[in-house]
Amino acid sequence: MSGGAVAAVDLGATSGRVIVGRVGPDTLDVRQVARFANTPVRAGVGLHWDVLGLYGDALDGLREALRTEPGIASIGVDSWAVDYALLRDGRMLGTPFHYRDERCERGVAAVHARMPHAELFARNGLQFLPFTTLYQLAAEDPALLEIADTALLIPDLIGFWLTGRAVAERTNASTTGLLHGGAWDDDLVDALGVPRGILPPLVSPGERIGMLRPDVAASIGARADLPVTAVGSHDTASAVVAVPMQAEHAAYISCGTWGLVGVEVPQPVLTEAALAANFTNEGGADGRVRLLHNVMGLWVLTETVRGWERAGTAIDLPALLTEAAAIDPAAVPVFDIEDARFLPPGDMPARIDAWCAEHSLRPPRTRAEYARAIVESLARAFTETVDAASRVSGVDVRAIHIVGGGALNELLCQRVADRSGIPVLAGPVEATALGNLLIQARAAGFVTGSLEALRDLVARTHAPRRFTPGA
Ligand code: LRH
Repeated sequence: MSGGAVAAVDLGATSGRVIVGRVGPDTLDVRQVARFANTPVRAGVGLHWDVLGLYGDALDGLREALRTEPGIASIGVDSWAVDYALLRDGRMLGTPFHYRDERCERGVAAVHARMPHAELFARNGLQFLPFTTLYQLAAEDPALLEIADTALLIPDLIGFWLTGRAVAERTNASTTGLLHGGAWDDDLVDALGVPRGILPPLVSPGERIGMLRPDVAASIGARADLPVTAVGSHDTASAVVAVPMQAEHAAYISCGTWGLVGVEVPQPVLTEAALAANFTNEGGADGRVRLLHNVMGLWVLTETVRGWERAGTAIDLPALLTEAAAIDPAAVPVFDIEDARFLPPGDMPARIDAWCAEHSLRPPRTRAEYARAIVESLARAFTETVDAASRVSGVDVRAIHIVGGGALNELLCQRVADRSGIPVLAGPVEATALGNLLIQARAAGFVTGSLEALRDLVARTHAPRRFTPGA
């Protein structure tokens, strides 16, 4: 096999994985060596991530990766955005909160009392999301904030535990709302009462974070000088690296728990239209800008299925979707999947019923009808958001790329093509891990070139599946 080997730790909101990649000019082979559940825990004052458990699982996965591929040249870590840990003298203070915790509402009210969203948008270019880090920091226990000396986003926390070096990787730091022009916005940080000193130095994808700590290297059987490389540590940034698109004519949907729908642009779009459409300008690899909007994603479907399973019915999702595909779309309600009531965990069918009752629509009756209503509602939201992205950016969208787990949902892919009238190119499913691996491989010299060259490699090795409108 040609190319060099690198390892990706990719932590998603419901599961994490460790993936080994062999990457070269004509090679992009990936092998998953570990997959583990990420189960949030409601304990004490709120909903938390079990970050220590995740770190332990990541170490186990890396040990397995090195056992099967001793030549691994680098490790990179990505995860979901916005959430953070506070530390003092290297020790974690408390357990990081989950962005679906209710405390965010308090933070929104506190921040907007000082600065309205439009003013924030002019500075940080972000859409309004109630869990953006700056709102979470405003809801933080002031006593903890006072004694903390460092705040680390989740992948940076894992990187710190691996290397002992505390940094903030730029793509993920852009989701804090505290970044302006690629640097911490000190005036905003001060205005919001965030202690400046807790924000670590920024690094960009491709930069070396540091070598593994000797004790960590010994515990996973790694050589002492194995580096951890900054990647697009925001999972969506890594996914966008690996979208096999021609960016000037394409929209992407990174579809997992969330559906991140947008286009890539060279500069932030801070217009009235972008603000009104609630679009975000998140940082991408190589200084690109991800102009996108968070749509609810597969969360509503998976949470619905989880609820049925908790109530004692085992669900075969592929069979359910096949049944759902046979239903006439006109026979199910299309609801507003972006309604804030669908954000927290809970009884999704009951919330769908309530939405339908409020809008004088007949609610779904069977499990398959619920599944179809969710897919139709998601497909409509995706289509409308692609349309808005095109309008706001001026990108003439001729193909919609769906990457991530949603690329496996054939009904969803077909319905996005049907509703938009634009071909959908589905895959790769593992775009996030591929983007993570590619940035490391380029830093290690196994491949060269721009994001276009990296995307070309993805297109040659992971040809997407085409869904034609009306087929
Ligand atoms: C997707 C994601 C998304 C963020 C959300 C918190 O995993 O990173 O881009 O908005 O999680």
